[in-house]
Amino acid sequence: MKKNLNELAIFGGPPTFKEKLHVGRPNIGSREVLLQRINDVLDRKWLTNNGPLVQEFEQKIASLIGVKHCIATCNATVGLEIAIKACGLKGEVIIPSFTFIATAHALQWQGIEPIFCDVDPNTHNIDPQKIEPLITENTTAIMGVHLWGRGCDVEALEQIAHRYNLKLLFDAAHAFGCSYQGQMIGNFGNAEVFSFHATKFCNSFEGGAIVTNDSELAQKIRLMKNFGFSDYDCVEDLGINGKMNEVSAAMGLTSLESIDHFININLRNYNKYQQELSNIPGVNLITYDKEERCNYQYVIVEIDQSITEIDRDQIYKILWAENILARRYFYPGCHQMEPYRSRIADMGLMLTNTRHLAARVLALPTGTAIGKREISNICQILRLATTGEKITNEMLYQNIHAC
Ligand code: T4K
Repeated sequence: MKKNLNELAIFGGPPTFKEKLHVGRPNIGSREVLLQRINDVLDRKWLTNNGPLVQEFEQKIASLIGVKHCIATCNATVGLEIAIKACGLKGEVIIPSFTFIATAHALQWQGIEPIFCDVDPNTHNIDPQKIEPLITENTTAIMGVHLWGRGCDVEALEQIAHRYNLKLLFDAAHAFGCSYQGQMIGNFGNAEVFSFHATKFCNSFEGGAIVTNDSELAQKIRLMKNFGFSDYDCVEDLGINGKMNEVSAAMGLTSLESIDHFININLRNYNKYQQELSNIPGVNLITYDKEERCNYQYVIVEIDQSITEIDRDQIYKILWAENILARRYFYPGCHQMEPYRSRIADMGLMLTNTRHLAARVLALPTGTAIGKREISNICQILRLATTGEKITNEMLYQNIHAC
């Protein structure tokens, strides 16, 4: 039976949730510890420029990841830009289109052309088999993205990079605290970049970090993120202001102290979604390899319209009508956004998997802001929206509006 949208927005009643349930609601660690740290910053009167909290944050990340060097940055986008510059990339760099726009912009911002590659429909990550035909004499690197924290096919990418003498970078914005084949993400390629944006499970308000095992590259990156200064009055290279400040580091350190708690909450939420969604045909939750470490920050479902009858966008509208602010990450794919769309008009035809995924995927709320009861209700709305199941008004009242 085909359903009518109006009928499904919980029959035109008030939204199910009084408060909006956002994707990306920040996790906040101990307020007391954070405020104490910020007080100390104010007392020290050392607010930025490689302060003690930034140094501590860098050391703690390096030791958690088991990587030689960590350079904190003001955000991951600038981190990517610095890593790209420090690696000497130019010309063309191959990246997936199914990612946040920052991956592409970090290249284009410095006049490097992102060459969009299709993704594997199962992993959502760049498909190594599609890379070689895109390599030209202008290609200088491949930049993989560990989307949703699931590691790219690192070996395959390393082999291609090695064969064509290309640099290999990873946008690891989603993958802090995640492993790939037993090794922590952050140890691969020439360098990797994490994000500590407010919406990440471990956050520093805004922030990022470049990690690498290459000491020479690390030294270059340290100079570049501080205008190229090697000492007072001595600039050795072109640089920018990519520094993290002390208040961000205070938040980052406080978040770091709670990451096991945040991951446990995310895992609890993920398991609850898995249980509830298992009997909703056509709403398919992506899976994570249980052998790997994972932050479970992204609860991603693929809507199979051949089963649900209504499409992802209709489901999205229904959820929003109920105050569940799901997100269509990453619709419509970078190649369909400016300045890339006008330049490569027929690209959509080639990136079949990206196009299909961008039309099917929905990110659902998780993190410390929501619990099992909210998840049950979100799933009940999904069930109502996508199946022919009969739910009486009385059931709705008792089960949904009880939250
Ligand atoms: N590479 C990848 C693969 C990335 O996903 C990202 C960022 C980057 C690189 C760049 O990293 P950064 O330079 O940002 O460190 C959000 C984040 O702003 C962005 O960091 C993140 N990826 C992306 C996936 O999500 P938007 O455009 O969706 O942001 P916005 O303002 O719509 O907020 C997202 C949700 O979070 C909303 O539901 C509201 C909620 N939210 C947000 C903030 C900032 C809150 O509840 N509280 C808050 O303080 O990009």
